[in-house]
Amino acid sequence: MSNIIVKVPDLGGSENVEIIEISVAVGDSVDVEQDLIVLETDKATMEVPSSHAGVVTELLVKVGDTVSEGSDILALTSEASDAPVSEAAVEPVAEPEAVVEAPAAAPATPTTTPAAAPTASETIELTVPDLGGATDVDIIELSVEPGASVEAEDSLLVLETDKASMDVPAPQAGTLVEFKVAVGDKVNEGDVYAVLTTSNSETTPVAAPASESAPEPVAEKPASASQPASAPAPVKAEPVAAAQDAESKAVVEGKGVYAGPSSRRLARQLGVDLTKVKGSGARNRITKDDIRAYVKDLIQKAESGQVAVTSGSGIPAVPEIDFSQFGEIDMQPMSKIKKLTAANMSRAWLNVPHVTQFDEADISDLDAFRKDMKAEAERRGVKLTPMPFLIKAAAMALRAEPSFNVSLHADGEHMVQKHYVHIGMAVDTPNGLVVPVIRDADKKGIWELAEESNELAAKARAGKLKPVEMQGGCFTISSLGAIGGTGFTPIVNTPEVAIMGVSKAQIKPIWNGKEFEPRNMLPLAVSYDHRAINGADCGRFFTTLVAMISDIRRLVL
Ligand code: CAO
Repeated sequence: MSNIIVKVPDLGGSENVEIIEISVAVGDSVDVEQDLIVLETDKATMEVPSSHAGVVTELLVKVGDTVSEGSDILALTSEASDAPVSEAAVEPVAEPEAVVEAPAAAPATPTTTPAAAPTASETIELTVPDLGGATDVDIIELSVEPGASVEAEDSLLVLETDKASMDVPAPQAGTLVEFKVAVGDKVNEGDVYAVLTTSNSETTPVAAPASESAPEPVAEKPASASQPASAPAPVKAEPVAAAQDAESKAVVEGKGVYAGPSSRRLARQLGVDLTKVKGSGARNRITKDDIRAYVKDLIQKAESGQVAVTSGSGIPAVPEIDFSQFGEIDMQPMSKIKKLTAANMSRAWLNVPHVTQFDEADISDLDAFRKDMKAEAERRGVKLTPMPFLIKAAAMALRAEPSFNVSLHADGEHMVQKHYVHIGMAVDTPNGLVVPVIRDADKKGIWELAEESNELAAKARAGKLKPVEMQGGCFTISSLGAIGGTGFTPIVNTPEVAIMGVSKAQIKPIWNGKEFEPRNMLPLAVSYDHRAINGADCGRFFTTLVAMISDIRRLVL
């Protein structure tokens, strides 16, 4: 049994490199070559493997620390008989192969890249720059589309060795005409990978191969922190697996994500689209554990029936259509609210099994009372519409029927029963639909509710609602009563489980047992989430609500 301090090996000249991830914890058993920490320079991430097998007894660094060759990483207790016993004897068994950093566009083949700032646009072939000796390096990402305008230093390709991923930046600004390579290809220094039409500008290439930065093999520039001294170990060529296409797709879909090479490799192996994985590492970097957790969660959801994985349940994509072929059109940008509403509606429509139930409330007495109150409303400076009565009635009905005042918990195992009653009110604004929330509506009187709904509607139309004023609703009322229509089926404002749609009241002949009587009837619809609410629950809730609106004396009970 020996105690070993594992140290940072040769970083190819890079110094003070930041630790962005610690992959082991005290008490973990680690094997030789197992990743211990992840380091990151401006352009590359690199994993530092363990030089020895053993049990971690102490971590000597933390995320955010900077390290150089020889810095202590952690202490191990090793049982191996040949394990070095002193710190000095500890030599890294595996130098990080990640020390290659994509050179800042210093091209390896000067003939293919202009040597000076262009004065007119020209079409040039871009070649893979000095890879610090690495050969047959995988292309894991094409970062722009052909036809795109790029700035000097914009990443065009991402290459990956066993231990590092590296960006290949554009040597100068221009338009990317085409790629000569595809994801999955292997490239070497000097290979032509794209064609670029340079901008007709004075843009200076990032690293014009002039005297001060002539392209040199990385190994010959030991002093530069960004161009490490040592040539990296040869990159292991990965076998071209049968699943290459699927893997490549996952990588292409992982464009723009922040993940190290081993995480990307794991994602490719599992077919995980990295754009869907939330990173928990420093600066939201996606770690291997994040990918494992994502896959575990998907499996659990699939097994519990929350995610359909069998065929037949996919939603066919809506084809993109060029409408200009049918007549004149123009493109209008969607407001932020409209985009949010679109996303929320799709989410609710696709997730919530909706049922809509209809009824009519006799608001003849409510309307007569409202008119009687008109003078007082004017004195108070409040507009007294049916809305505050509907809010109050909905709040009281939620109290009477708590099965409506719930949300489904994300774990699929629980319902969240709410003991507060906050009512949302859909407001049509020039920018789109918003839903301010009236808090504790069950505890407020009609005047208070009228004032608050007037104020919130005015604020909504002026675009002055604060986010907190649109949160926490238990149930929403969407009224098209002032506009018209005899009925509509509103979409549940998830995570709420029910919503009421109000249409325009009209006088109808109602049979009173002896004769038809003209009564002012208000058409109402309640849509509910059938996962949370049963038809009988809705029947009770709706009957209570309609009774309260039809006889507003009940609202004070
Ligand atoms: N039937 C008949 N008349 C009605 C009515 C109804 N159901 N509801 C309201 N009215 C009357 C009001 O009484 C008022 O007339 P008076 O001034 O004579 O009293 C008039 O219509 C205008 O009312 P209003 O619209 O100004 O006020 P409101 O309190 O009824 O509604 C608000 C406020 C914010 C809900 C409404 O302005 C609004 O934005 N509605 C649109 C909501 C929407 O777009 N929903 C669809 C979402 S998709 O699910």
